[in-house]
Amino acid sequence: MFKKKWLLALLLVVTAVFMVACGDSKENSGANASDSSKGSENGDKKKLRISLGLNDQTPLYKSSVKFKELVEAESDSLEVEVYHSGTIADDRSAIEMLQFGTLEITIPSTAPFTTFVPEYGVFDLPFTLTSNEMVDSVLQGEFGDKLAAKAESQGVLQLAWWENGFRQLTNSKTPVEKLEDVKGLKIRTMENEIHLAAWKALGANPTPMAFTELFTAMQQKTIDGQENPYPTIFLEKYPEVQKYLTETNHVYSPFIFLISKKTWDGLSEEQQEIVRKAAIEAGEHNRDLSRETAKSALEELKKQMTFSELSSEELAKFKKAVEPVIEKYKSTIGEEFVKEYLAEVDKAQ
Ligand code: KDG
Repeated sequence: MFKKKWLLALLLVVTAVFMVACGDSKENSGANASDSSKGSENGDKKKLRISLGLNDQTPLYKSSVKFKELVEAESDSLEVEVYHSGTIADDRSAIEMLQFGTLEITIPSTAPFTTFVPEYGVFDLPFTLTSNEMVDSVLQGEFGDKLAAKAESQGVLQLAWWENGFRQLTNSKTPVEKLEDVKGLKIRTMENEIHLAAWKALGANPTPMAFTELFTAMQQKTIDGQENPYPTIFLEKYPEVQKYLTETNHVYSPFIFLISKKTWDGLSEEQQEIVRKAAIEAGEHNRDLSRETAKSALEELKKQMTFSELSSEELAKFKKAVEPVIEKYKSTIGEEFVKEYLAEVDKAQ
């Protein structure tokens, strides 16, 4: 009898242990079966903060919100926060923060990134990319992938090409309708030696400055002018501090979607796939929105500013004036890489 009771008790204990074990694995398998990008049991999420220089009216900001929506629709374990107007940092500082892993994402122009990866300087060679079709042909292919891959050497990954756009000249002093009108103008450039050299070659008196300081500098007239795409000129309200606008299309600026490698390595494969896919999809949205906005912004700017276009003769003088700059900076960027870039540009003509 005693033996039977003992066996019964043993059976009950084994059954209880077995049920707890199953219940546990079921809970875990429930967790394991789901995509690991789903929220963890205690619901803590990985936060991806995006630092932008432009304000919350721009295609850059709206496309970053699109990225947020795409990521959060696909993953319960990722949360995206978008910070605009340089509230976290200016471009160069934001890139350094990505390298240290103290910030997750930033989307700057390529120009400030050339101090980290010189090859991005190909976009600063004036008058090389001259249409949206050429831009898409050069960037959305093998060459674009090859260049983007170079970012990883600096502790950041470029996940996608976004669009800043074709850059135009504004100033507060004089209409610029010919090359000699540029003479002596104090023009702010991005922190990039090729831009500095190009505006010197055009006869200006250029000064490099972080984007976050630009509006105040124009307001205080410490600079006469600047150059940026139409959406930025209009949506950052430059007509409040600039009188003259000239269509120069002197440079096409990409925006680059950069994520910290430290952040990236801390994501699961599923999370990486979700983030990469969203960066590319939001980038397509960004290019469309950027191009639409450039058209509508120009229409508004023509009402608010004195607008000039360059004759083909004057445009030819601008191009001639900057030819030595292109020659000079081939070695800084990398002779072979510039040759490859110019071959892509020719193919896309
Ligand atoms: O967020 C992007 C801006 O910080 C900057 O890259 C924009 O083209 C720009 C400029 O002139 O600095």
